[in-house]
Amino acid sequence: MKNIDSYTHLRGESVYLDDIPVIRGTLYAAVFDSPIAHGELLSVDCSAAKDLPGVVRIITAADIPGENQIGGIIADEELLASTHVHFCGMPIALVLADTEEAARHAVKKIKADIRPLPVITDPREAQAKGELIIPPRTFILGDTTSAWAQCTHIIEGRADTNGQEHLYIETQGAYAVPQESGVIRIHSSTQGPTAVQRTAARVLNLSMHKIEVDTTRLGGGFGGKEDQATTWGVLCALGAHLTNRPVKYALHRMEDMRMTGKRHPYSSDFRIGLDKDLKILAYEATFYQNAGAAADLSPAVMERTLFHCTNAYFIPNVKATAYSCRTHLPPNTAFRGFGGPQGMFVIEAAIAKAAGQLGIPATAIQEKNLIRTGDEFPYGQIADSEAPACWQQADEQYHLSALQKEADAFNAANPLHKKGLAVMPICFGISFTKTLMNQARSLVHVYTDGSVGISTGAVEMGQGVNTKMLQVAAAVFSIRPDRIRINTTNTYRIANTSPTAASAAADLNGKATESACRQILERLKASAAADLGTEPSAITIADELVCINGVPSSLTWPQLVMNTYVKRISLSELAHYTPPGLHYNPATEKGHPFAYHVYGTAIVTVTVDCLRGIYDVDSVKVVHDFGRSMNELIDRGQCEGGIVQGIGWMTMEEIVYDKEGRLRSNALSTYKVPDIYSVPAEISIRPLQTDKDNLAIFRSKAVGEPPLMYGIGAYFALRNAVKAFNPGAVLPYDAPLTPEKVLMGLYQIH
Ligand code: MTE
Ligand code: LUZ
Ligand code: MOS
Repeated sequence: MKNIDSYTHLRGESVYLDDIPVIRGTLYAAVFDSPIAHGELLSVDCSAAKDLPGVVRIITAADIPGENQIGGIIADEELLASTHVHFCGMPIALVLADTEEAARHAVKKIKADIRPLPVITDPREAQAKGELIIPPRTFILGDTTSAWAQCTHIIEGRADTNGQEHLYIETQGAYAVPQESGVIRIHSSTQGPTAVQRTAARVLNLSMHKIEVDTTRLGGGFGGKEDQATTWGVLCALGAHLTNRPVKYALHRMEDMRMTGKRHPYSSDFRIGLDKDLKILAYEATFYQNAGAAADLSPAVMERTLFHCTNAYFIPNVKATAYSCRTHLPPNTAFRGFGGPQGMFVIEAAIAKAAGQLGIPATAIQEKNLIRTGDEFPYGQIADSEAPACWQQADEQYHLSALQKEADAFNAANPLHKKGLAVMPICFGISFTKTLMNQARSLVHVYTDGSVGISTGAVEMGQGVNTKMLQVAAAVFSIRPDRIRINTTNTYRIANTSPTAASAAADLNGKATESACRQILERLKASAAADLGTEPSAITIADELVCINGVPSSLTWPQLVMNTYVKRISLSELAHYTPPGLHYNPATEKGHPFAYHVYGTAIVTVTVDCLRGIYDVDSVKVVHDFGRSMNELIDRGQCEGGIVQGIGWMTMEEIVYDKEGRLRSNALSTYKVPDIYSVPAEISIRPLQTDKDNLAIFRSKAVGEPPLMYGIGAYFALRNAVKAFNPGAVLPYDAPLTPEKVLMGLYQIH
């Protein structure tokens, strides 16, 4: 089934935040943000701004009626700076004006007197100075200390990954509209409507029931709107509350890039030990996460780095420690993979470095150490592993050794172009690592004409979750898809939602929807049985017809619905779902945090132009563990998009902050993202066919984040190509591997 949004998307009729018809009297907001990364805020001078034509009001921290606090996990982040600024781009004042132009013009006339304080941008420096967001955490399996003695080869090194700008096409924004009795409705481009609601209530000193948050869809989120949409939703609500007028703010691209956090850069140390048969016996890693100036989601991101520090491998002795380091950058946040990719890059770097020193291909180590069913992850969960199956199928279906031979032959024949190949296995845990967040609700109404309306906590952001919800209801009721409508995500219909994140939205909300539909279906069947003089167990519905023991009767779906209504039987249900079996003990760092894992293997081939340092990703050939995909079109799209986004992170997207903490890569002219020309000429995706029972909706495994990590393969393929040209090159494990770095590597002399 096609994505249900494709029709309105193609016609330009889909409604995003900026498409909501504006109400008369609406004020436009703009933020005055800190030009300095760290300092004492001595005064803010709004005198030249406040009397400008069109300017209605300028709001600062002193105007906040409730708490000046937006921190979700830790209360360490002010909405508007009061006494100190902690990053360039930190909001200081909110201007409200009759037009967007007037608001942005006024922002330029505001002056802040800030006494500069020392700026830290490097996570290792922050850690050395004790600037930590939370105490460090360590995951331990076995005993690395005694294992080193049994290792034939021990290799150490350092690996760094940079951040990544989300670059959702729709920038951050919100539109807050006052209602009667002090209620405020916030239209928010957020992945987490409840986070916006909760924080708005806190800042305005209102009960949560006075804040309605409504989200139609996002023009992309990618994690950037899991926590950081809250700022804009709450700022607009604050403006609406103080002026009793609607307030709208849709950020310009450069405002968004400057003021919001990104994927966390990490700097890491590793030590890996192998026996003579290339079994990895021991692995130690230390991760320095660049959290930015406040906690945001960093503790949870750091945790996922630890969960994924051994990727798709079984290593019997592991010790991994992570530090969440406070720097003076905008607070970094969720981004597709949520710390997992950063952890996986380090183990892949360790394996690549070991292979390099031993003079063998990395694949020899990778394949030998894939996690198998029954093996234990460092956090105590036992694997039900598809890692060897995915690798094997990729090897067989794509002829791995032939591909390698082809690349070698090409390299022998071409002095100025070199091919590189790398294999990237992945393993990603599905569930919020915070166990309590794994819950969802779905509200299903069947109307008397047989049409169906569904509300869940899931937010549509292009990933197709609404289409999947619709498929669930259509399958359970066995009715036409066009009878079903998925409503906006709204905190008045569905309360206390977890954000749409962790790739878990389709599973959690889908299972809740399935449950609600089944409960209504049971009542409909009982009603039909009574009308047709049979047992409810004999009744099924197939293609809109009521059947008795599989034989269609003349009773249609709309008639059945109306008959049941007439009997005063409820045609609505609110169902709750939480996956069974999840638990985790942070004291021992052991438990069963994930409902299941998603596996896969990608073979990535690149060609480097050795005169220029530029390159193409020729092909990404994947065997991906879909379980049993409920929507191959959507899931394939998720794989393709994730792969390209991962390649961007690993090879071209370069975030640059200067030593003063100012973002230099602050526009699309200075920050390179993949375009259509950087999409690999071939992306092949073959499913691993499994029919195993699992906790995925209709056994269709979560697909949102895992494919991004195939992109890591592009980094290692590029390294191999550079080495084919310049075998002596000693390249740091430092992503992204941009054309500049490739060129330096090609001509590095030792
Ligand atoms: N796909 C599109 N088109 N747009 C997005 O913003 N976000 C990704 C992924 N795929 C995203 C996307 C991220 S970070 C997550 S966690 C999942 O979608 C969330 O949706 P799901 O839980 O329904 O998979
Ligand atoms: N968000 C979150 C996430 O709060 N917890 C998670 O475990 C998670 N994982 C992936 C993406 N977002
Ligand atoms: Mo995705 S990083 O869980 O929003």
